[in-house]
Amino acid sequence: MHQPISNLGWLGRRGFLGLAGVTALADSPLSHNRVAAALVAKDTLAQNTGSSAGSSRGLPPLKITDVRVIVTCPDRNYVLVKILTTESGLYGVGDATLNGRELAVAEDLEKHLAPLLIGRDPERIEDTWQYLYRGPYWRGGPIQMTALAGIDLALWDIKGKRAGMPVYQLLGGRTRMGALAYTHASGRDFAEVEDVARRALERGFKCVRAQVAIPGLEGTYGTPGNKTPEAAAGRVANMASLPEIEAFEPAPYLRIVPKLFEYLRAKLGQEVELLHDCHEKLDPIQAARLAHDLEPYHLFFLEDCLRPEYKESFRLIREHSTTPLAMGELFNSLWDCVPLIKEQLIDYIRCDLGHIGGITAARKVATLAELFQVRTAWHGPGDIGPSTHAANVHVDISIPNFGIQEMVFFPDVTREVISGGPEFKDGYMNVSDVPGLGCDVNEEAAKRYPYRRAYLPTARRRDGSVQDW
Ligand code: CS2
Ligand code: MG
Repeated sequence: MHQPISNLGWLGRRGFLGLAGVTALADSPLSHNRVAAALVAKDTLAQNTGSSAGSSRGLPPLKITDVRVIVTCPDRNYVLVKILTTESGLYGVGDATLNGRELAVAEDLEKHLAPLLIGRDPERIEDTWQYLYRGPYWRGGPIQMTALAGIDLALWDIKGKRAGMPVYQLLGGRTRMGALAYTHASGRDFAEVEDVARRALERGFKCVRAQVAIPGLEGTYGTPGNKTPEAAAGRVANMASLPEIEAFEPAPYLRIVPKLFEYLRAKLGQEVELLHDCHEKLDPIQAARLAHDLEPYHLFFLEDCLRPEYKESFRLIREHSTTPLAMGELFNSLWDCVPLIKEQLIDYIRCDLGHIGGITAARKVATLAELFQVRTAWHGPGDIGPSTHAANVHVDISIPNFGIQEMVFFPDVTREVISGGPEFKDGYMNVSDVPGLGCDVNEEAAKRYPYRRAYLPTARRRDGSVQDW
């Protein structure tokens, strides 16, 4: 029965015409299969004839010839990706370190992703990103996004080296002379936190993240427990081959943290910027109370108050406080960031470039954030490698809405294996103008430090139930 076009229901007028068109197109040169086939042929042609970015500059076509996955443990475990090309001596180095799951990422890289890269044009970064993110159908998650980030960083490194430019120049050039940095001041008591903070200020830092142990509770995130601050600085030596169990109770934590910042403001004054990391430990109303109680101490930001699964609960914190909020190191994709940014429920987006898919993803997060006046504060701890720290700063100094950059100093043993990376001076981080990302890997040195299984601690409440660490 012929249906008048008007009431063709879900198909509707345009649908009908489209359907009519497609059926007519089916065997025409423009049919979907033919278009797809032509694209693949063109793609392979492009791959093989090198009609890539290089050829436009008279450079020979470029192809990926090898992907090396380097797992090493100088002071802690790192996973590095080295992508080699048809141009002798031209290779890219990326970091794909996911704390506590290093081997899973290395396996994904070696067994699943590397075969997809051989023969590809390394200069087609966005296409490779889409191919590796959407191509596998099963997408996202910390392991795949860390593997993708390692490849992405190595490809940006290659593009910068081939262009003879530092990556930030490819990202649009400088928007600032350096990236304001913060470091950690942790202690077993207020005086120890003050002491570590003073040493950081003497070193030129203008911003310090403060964490203190909770009396009566063995092991609190970011604090040395019964170790000295230096010994506790997150080295493998302290990461057990099975997770250590740390106790946590919100009540004493909610009492002590505001007192810590009252103490630090009295001792250090109003000028120094102070930050604190809740590390996803609190329930919504507890987070609202803490953010409210910290208002008098004008924190630069309060970080990761809630678990990443509870984005909508940030509304409750906003209702009760004007303390700036930062969130995001546990996000694994650009899309995880959308709700909090779009509703301006946070002031700083704190993704980890190494766990959301690298520079290609981070630029998009930064642009989305710019649209809603949210600034960046990329994750920058000691358990991601110098290449990711370098990528952080290349993005930081080339975007308009940079906020602040977490940083750590890497020990000499790590620098023996991974050289280069951002430098710290007078409160700011910067990258050099060498082409690419500015890091390199010493594969012989890496072999001297084989992987050692290590786990982050796990936290439990006094009643024995699991608690976010
Ligand atoms: C922390 C990290 O620096 C931070 O903000 O949240 O140190 C985090 O604990 C580690 O990266 C976990 O692997
Ligand atoms: Mg954190």
